[in-house]
Amino acid sequence: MDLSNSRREFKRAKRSIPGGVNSPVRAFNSVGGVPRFIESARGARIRDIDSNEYIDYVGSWGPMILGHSHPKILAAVRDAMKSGTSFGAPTPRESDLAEAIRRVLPSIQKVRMVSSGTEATMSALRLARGVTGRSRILKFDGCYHGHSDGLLVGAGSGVATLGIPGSPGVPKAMTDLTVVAPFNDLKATRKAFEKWGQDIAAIIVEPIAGNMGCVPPLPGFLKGLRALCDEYGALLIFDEVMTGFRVARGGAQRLYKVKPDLTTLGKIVGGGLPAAAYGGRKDLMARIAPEGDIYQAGTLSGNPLAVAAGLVTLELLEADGVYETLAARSSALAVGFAEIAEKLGIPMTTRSVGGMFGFFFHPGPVDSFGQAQQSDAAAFRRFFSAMLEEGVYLAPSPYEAGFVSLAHRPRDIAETLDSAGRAMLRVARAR
Ligand code: HOZ
Repeated sequence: MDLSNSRREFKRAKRSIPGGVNSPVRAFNSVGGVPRFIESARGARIRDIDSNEYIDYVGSWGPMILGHSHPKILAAVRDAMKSGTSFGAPTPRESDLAEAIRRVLPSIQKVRMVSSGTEATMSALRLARGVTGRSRILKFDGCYHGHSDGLLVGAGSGVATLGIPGSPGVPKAMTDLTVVAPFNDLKATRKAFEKWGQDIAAIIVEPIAGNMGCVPPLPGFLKGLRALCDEYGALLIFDEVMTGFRVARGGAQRLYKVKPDLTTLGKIVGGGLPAAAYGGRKDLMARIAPEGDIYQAGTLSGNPLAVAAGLVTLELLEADGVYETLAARSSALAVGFAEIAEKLGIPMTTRSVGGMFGFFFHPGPVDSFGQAQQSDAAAFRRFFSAMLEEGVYLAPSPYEAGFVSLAHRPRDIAETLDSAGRAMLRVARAR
């Protein structure tokens, strides 16, 4: 595979950009090899600057649920652009998007647009602290809620990929207020509440963890969190930046029938442009400035191009059968990977929920970050590299979920499984 252009560009980027990338996991540090510099993407395929083409399961880390360069998104953005790219003043379409979000997620009565998932989670936590007058928050080991100070504890995604426990630059005083419990462990969570419950403003949780691989909640876990919050007067925040609009119409909260007080959204809500949101109960959101006294603002919040892309995306996701199609595609991958591994005697655990999936080189169960960390990192590296050579672009880390789009056709899945068969053979030979 010719990678000379990507190799040259990576070298050049490293001279001006830390690590050569604008977000750490993209650098391929934990898997080795040359990160692909991208020229273009269309449908389910992404093409690098050496003209190698890949079936893409990263999907820009989640937003591209319709596939890349969807004609209706491109048209909507082009159309919006004719009127200007940013006004820093309200536009009617922002209310259209807010209404579209509310229609799908009834727990959201009011919603505020921001520009990234990190902003959404930090704003939701500020609101929770402001409303309850409490300082602590509880998060789960291996869940990732963006890179704000208090959340870089026991974090998944790039923090887990690089194997760093937290980050220099985050004062201990900031993380002292973050209580960390093991994901899917209700007993330990209750214990934490017994100790700090009177000062916990909120639990923040990815209802399906997607930043330690894909780890769904065990039966009763989310309902248990709801009950604990109610008992102690804390708020329940679902971080649905990844799962919102992806795992079901109405997100994980609809799937598991648990109503959070606040929800954070990102990725799909911006249709591939920078947009995110947080929202929830009307009485809580009424505390956000200027309606209330809790401050949060943003120059590009509700950006007209992002709003246009988000609106079309949500509209197209209203069609019948969309989530069934997505679930069938990711389940075919998860089941297919597991069957191949079993035939070759490779221990593997795979999961899929709606349009997201994950796999661990681990016999299972994998219900927590601790278990995810026990998976075979060398096997992952080998499999990842072999798949890339086969023309399949998976996330370059075992601590990320995979994403399918509506542009992934059965023949793409079949091609991926053929590639997986050959790639897994290489894993088996190296054992
Ligand atoms: N936070 C993303 C992974 N969960 C990575 C974003 C990126 O590197 O683009």
